Order: sequence, then structure tokens, then C-alpha cells
Amino acid sequence: MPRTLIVSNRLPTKVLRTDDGLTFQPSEGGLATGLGSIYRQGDNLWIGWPGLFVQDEGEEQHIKDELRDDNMAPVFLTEDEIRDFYEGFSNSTLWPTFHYFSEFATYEQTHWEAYVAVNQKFCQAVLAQAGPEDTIWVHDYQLLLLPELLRQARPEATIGFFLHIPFPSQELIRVLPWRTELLRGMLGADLIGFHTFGYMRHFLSAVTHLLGLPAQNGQIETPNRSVRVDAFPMGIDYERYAQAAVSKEAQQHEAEYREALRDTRVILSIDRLDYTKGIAQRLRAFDLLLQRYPEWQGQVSLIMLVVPSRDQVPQYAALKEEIDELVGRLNAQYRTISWNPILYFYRSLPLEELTALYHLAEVALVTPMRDGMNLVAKEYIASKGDQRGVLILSERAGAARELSDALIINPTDMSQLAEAMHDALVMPEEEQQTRLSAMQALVKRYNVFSWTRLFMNQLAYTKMKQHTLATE
Ligand code: GDG
Repeated sequence: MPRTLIVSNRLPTKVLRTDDGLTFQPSEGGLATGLGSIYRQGDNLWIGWPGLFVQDEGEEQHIKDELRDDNMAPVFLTEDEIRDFYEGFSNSTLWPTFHYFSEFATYEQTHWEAYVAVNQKFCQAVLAQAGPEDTIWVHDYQLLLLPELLRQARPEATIGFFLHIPFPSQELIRVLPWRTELLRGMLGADLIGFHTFGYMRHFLSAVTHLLGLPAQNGQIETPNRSVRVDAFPMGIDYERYAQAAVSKEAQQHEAEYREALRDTRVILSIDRLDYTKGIAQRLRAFDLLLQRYPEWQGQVSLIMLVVPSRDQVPQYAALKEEIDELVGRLNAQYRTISWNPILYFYRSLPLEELTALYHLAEVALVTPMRDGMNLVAKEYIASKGDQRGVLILSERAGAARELSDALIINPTDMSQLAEAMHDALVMPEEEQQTRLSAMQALVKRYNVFSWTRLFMNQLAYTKMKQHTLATE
């Protein structure tokens, strides 16, 4: 019976070492939920790093045994590999380049070598599990070489690849010393998926300009195969957020927050700590709002949740300091005994508290400099059962291609952003409802389950067409 193997850098379960031994924490991330319906079925499998350095073979075996029952197979990485492959090439070369932050990118040969070696390690792990009829779905920028490595070992395999971050203009890709290897690596797949048509066009243009391969109508012709390329905008588990927002627990949290905030209006932002998310720019725009419209002083607070991330990478540590400094300065400048302009949280919160915040906030600020999709924007919409609230959304988030009823802004235009906050705060309820209900219908329909289905169906169809052409 053919199986489906999902491959990503991280497994949907995180293994932690505690005083009581190893504990296994399931991830609540969007990808884990969306692919849950696939990897948990039958003999299907998810292959990836469990997020922990193992100390000995006994520990390794224990993790393997535990995860096997949940249809997962671990790939173990060493501390050096995490430094050079993950923090190095993945997050200090590819991440900044693909998000148009080339000035932050490093080009280290040792990091590249670690990237190749870890992609090969993943390839061996997949080959140890995959039968000839199995479908393999590889995810994201840490594993760009994996499709081609698998293809060399299994020329007939069915391989899909999905990129969760933007694919930038080929002008940025061409800066990378290893651009040819990276593009060829992706082309090992039968189907390559992106969040938007824009990213897909950039990829096609990179392949034609940098590899000289013909591409037409989302089809790339390599010397021995054709590769399909398409856009699959990722969705969320809509019902999960809609229900969590009105759960008893979330309602209790919301009531507590409301009481503490009294009549203060709330603008909310939620992100991982990342320079791509526009966090510092957003704070400056909020400062501008309070200067331009002093009537909002004492009336509106920005609740800013920043989730710690990648703190071993130097730019992330520097950004954390910049945010701390900005929040301190603005709060010192504007606060009164009874009002805090910015309520800044540097930690992650459980889902019920997160959805209580979504439900409470009159305005959500999703203003990344670049973002593959941005699921926070969709989660805010799903949590707004009463259809009151305004989404301010950066035109450079993939989500802006779908959510055109948001207030769409250019995140570097401080003035436009401050005006959008003001417009959102004074928007009539009827207009809020019209905009939200249109976006809710869309986010509900194109959810993470339909995303998974569309990709898998398209992959099966692509493979079938290849067979038909080969036998004609
Ligand atoms: C990458 C791409 C693309 C955040 N804080 C808490 C919490 N979260 C959850 C959110 C949301 C997720 O984290 C963040 O997802 P995003 O899509 O916004 O951003 P990335 O992590 O950068 O994800 C992105 C995505 O992949 C999928 O393809 O959309 O563009 O960069 O689900 O809710 N969850 C909880 N507590 C928190 O404090 N429970």
C-alpha cells in the first residue's frame, strides 16, 4: 500500500530533556495541524529533527521508539550541524536573502558544506523509509537540495516540494554563490508549490535566467523531465480558532483583560521575533499616531506579543535590544499613572490566551517587511465571530493577495501606517462587518485542510500526466 512521507526540518513534536527524563510536546503549529490528517493515517510518516541533541544511543533509541507510535521518524542533528546548517546557512544566508535582507546575509563555505551534508543526511533518512510507490512531500528552505538528492536515488519517485517563505526576484537569488545548486535541488520535485503567484513567477524567472531552462504556463522543461510549478496559498484550521475564541477559558481571559484595560481601545500585534516582521517600524508608526492624533493618548494601547526566536543569530539579538529600547522610550514618554501606551510581552502564550487577545482587539497590526503568507492575519479573522475588528495588513505579506478587504499598507510608509491606525479606530461598525465577513468566508473556505488536499491532488495528477506522456 503506497504511503505518504512528510519531510521538514522540525518534527511536529518537540522532545525536551527535563529532571524527570525526556518529555514529548506536540506542536500546535499550522503545518502540524494541516498535515495531521495525512501523516497520522495508516503507515504514513513525518520525518524531521526532534529539536534536541541526543547524549547517547540509548536516548536515541528511546526517542525513535516513542515517536514511531505517533508515525514520526527522527533525524538527529549534532550541535555543529545546528550551528552551521540551521543558524548558519538556513537562517543567516537563505532566510535574509529570500526576505530581501541581503545586507544581513553571510556567505560561508563551511555553512554551505554543512547544508549539503544535512540535506544528504535527510535523504538517507527518507530512503531508509520510502518504498518505490510512496509519495514524498518535502517542506521549506532548510531542505532545498533534498528533492534532487532523492530524485538521483529514486528516479521514479513522486516528490512534492512546498516553500513557506517568499521566493524573491532572481536579482537576489543570483547573488548567492550556490544559486545553481539550490535551483537544481528544488527541480528534483515533480510539483513545486509557493504561497502566491508572485513567488512562483520569480522562481520561473530565476530558472529561465540562471539555468537557461524553458518555462511556460507553470511548466519547466529540464533535459529529462518536466516539473510543475503552482501557487497554493496556505490556510488555517478555521474552526479551531473560531471555537477557541468563544471557549469558556478564552472568555474568562478576555473578561480579565477587559477589566484591567477598562475602556482603553486595543491594537494588537503578534509575531515571532524577526527583522522581517517590521516590529520596530510598527512602534515608530504608533509613536507617530500618538503625535499626530494626541486625542488617542490615554485612549488606545498597543498590545505587542513577541515570541522569542533564533536568539543565537546576531541580528535577532540586536533587534531584541532595539525593541526593548523603543518600548522603554515610548512608554516613558507617554505613559500616565493609569495608562500604558505599549503592553509588551516577550514570550509565547497558550492558544486560549492568544485567541482571547484576538477576540478583544479592535485592530490587528500585521505589518511585516516581507512574509511568505502570515497566518496571524488569518487567525485574527477567524477569531472574530462578532465581526467587529479591523485588520491592517502589509502589502508585502503573502496574505495580502487574498485578504484585499483589510486596510492594505506599505509597512515602510510610517505616515500611511499611522493614518491606517487612525482610520481603523474610527471605522464604522457596519464597514468593519462588511470587510470581516468577506474575509471570513474566504479564510473559512480555503483552510489548511483544503490546502493539503489541493497540493496532494495536484501532485498525483502531475505524476499521472508524466506517466501518460511517457507511455504514449
Ligand atoms: C512561516 C512563514 C508562513 C505566535 N505566537 C504564539 C503563537 N503563534 C503562532 C501564530 C501562528 C504562528 O505562530 C506564526 O505563523 P506565521 O505564519 O505568522 O509566521 P512564521 O512563523 O514566520 O511562519 C510565514 C508560515 O511559515 C506558514 O507557511 O505563513 O510567512 O514565515 O500560527 O498563532 N501560538 C501560540 N502562542 C503564541 O504566543 N500558541
